[in-house]
Amino acid sequence: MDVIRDIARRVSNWGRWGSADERGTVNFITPEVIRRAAACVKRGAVFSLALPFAGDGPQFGQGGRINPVHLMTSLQNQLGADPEGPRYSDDVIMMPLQCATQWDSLAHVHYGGQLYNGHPASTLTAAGAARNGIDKMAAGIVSRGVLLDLARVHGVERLQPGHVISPAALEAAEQAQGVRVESGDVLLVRTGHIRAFTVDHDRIAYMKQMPGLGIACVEWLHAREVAAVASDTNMVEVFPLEDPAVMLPVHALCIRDMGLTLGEMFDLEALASDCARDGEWTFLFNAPPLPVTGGVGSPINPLAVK
Ligand code: UVW
Repeated sequence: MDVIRDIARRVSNWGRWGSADERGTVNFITPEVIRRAAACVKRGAVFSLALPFAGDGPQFGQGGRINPVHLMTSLQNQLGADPEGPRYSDDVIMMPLQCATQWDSLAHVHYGGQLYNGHPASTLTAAGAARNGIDKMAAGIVSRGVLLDLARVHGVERLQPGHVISPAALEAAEQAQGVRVESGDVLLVRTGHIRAFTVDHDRIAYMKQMPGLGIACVEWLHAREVAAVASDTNMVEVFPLEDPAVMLPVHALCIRDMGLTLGEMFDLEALASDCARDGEWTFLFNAPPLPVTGGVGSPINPLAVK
């Protein structure tokens, strides 16, 4: 924990937006940032960055995480006397909020008995997260999105599991693509690893090991005032860990110390191809969480609009 606590002293945003704050770096998304984001819409092209929420999703049961169970509760129910008249169908879904494309709330990971902004861990109970729940982000995560295609910069289809992304690599991608991540942006990091699931259909290879951000990126994200960071892997950070003795340092520092939410399992493939084609790596990004009261995460259908 010494390594984490040392970096935490440099990146902590506790108190930055007041002692009651539960939204963290989303506070960087000012009206001016949103206007800048809206100005990115030129063609009206829309990209969904979500994996399908389906029974054959990426989960394989680890940690109680299953794929969605979707059932019909009403099927072609006749509404009136006329069998040719209107009918309706309803459905129900049971799914972990973490099962596919998702945001982590600022209550998802903590340490030392405290959540982001010093809220006590005792506020997190079987009833859910009374502090830092995903419902506190209900006004949405809408901003300018910036895609950094790390696989492309390395000249590969996908980075290998265990590949550590460094701040220098993020900056190399910025330079290659002619963009700069600025205050309030949502950063999308493409590794190409999602292809292990979407192309190879190997959920174990996808979920158990992955390329991702190294611990050094935390201070970079802090310095750039990134509002949220998402990737096409299920952890954003590299796994296996850089140091097996330091457990999930990017989660711990981003979520608990910076108040920076992580987005996982974003399918960036179609968007990345389009960006490579037109050379535009910024877009309006809109991914409001479901306002699940006390939820520690939310499934989402993130949209990039160019
Ligand atoms: C953990 O597994 C702790 O986190 P995540 O689902 O955000 O990767």
